[in-house]
Amino acid sequence: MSSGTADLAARLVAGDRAALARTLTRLERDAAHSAEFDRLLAPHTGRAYTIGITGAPGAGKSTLVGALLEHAVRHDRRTAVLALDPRSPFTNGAILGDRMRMERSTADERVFVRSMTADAHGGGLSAATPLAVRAVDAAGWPYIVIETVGVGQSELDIVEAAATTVVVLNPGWGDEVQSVKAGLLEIADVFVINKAERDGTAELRHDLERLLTLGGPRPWRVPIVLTQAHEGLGITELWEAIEAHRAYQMQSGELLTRRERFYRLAVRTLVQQAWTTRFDRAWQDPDVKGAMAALVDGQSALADVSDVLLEKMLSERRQPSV
Ligand SMILES: Nc1nc2c(ncn2[C@@H]2O[C@H](COP(=O)(O)OP(=O)(O)OP(=O)(O)O)[C@@H](O)[C@H]2O)c(=O)[nH]1
Ligand SMILES: [Mg+2]
Repeated sequence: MSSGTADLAARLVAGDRAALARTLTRLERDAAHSAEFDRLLAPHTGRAYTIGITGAPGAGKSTLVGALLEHAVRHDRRTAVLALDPRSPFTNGAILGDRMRMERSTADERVFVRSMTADAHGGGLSAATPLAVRAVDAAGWPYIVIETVGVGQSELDIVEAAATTVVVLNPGWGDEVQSVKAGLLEIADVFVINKAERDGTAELRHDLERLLTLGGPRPWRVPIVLTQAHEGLGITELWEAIEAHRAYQMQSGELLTRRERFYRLAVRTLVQQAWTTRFDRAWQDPDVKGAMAALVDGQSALADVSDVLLEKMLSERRQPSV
């Protein structure tokens, strides 16, 4: 381990914002070689409360997060935001605008905002995200908001692994409740109907309430909060709903289950990443090439090639981490 790594970790744990920012950049670029760093941070993790926010593109997630931050500043609630964007930085002009908007709100010491984008050369956003959450946690932020657009399984996984999952919907979209049925209903701990000044808010609320009672009574009654994020309306109620869910989880012991879900996801993404790397390396092996040639010639079964591959992948020594 380089002394630079130990020094960076020490500064991060001491609350140095620049050290946290640098760490997140490193993770974005190369999550695969961060084991040593993560080990240094480990004793300082496990204290933050994570809040996942998801919803369709344009639902108002970023505006809502901005309003949550303003509220947090007014109430001295130190809050960090990780905005995950699975889209490439090169194809998405919105990123630049988002970053600039974010920089303005990070002028206050009580908030920290960072947007993260998948890097084609790194392990991808899904591998970096759990490590990033741990880094922000170790840096001493008591609240971590994870914002992500509600498309893609790895993005959904991470909001679902948050302690409180907030799903943002808008009124007036005919198929809104359909999309809720298709997966978001199960993961929501809190529903937000944003743009609630619009027609269709009462109908959407009614539909959601009906959906929520379908499976019979549940220990946690999922609240439906109406917001107008661009006006800062409903934000106090949203923080209250999040705190109520937190209190419920502490008292029921569910918080531990959530933590385990987070760790499971974090380990799973590392395994998947390592496995993909090994697959790509094993693919270049002469034995595998030979087995492939036999397959193409119609002389062996698919499983024969996969057996050779698996053996190469399993016998590979663990790559040293830096
Ligand atoms: N009318 C109305 N507009 C809103 C409200 N909240 C946000 N908006 C607007 O909706 C648009 C999209 O808001 P964003 O916060 O960028 O939405 P997002 O969900 O983060 O979008 P993506 O990051 O692209 O997925 C912006 O023009 C906001 O100003 C609201 O309560 N009412
Ligand atoms: Mg956004």
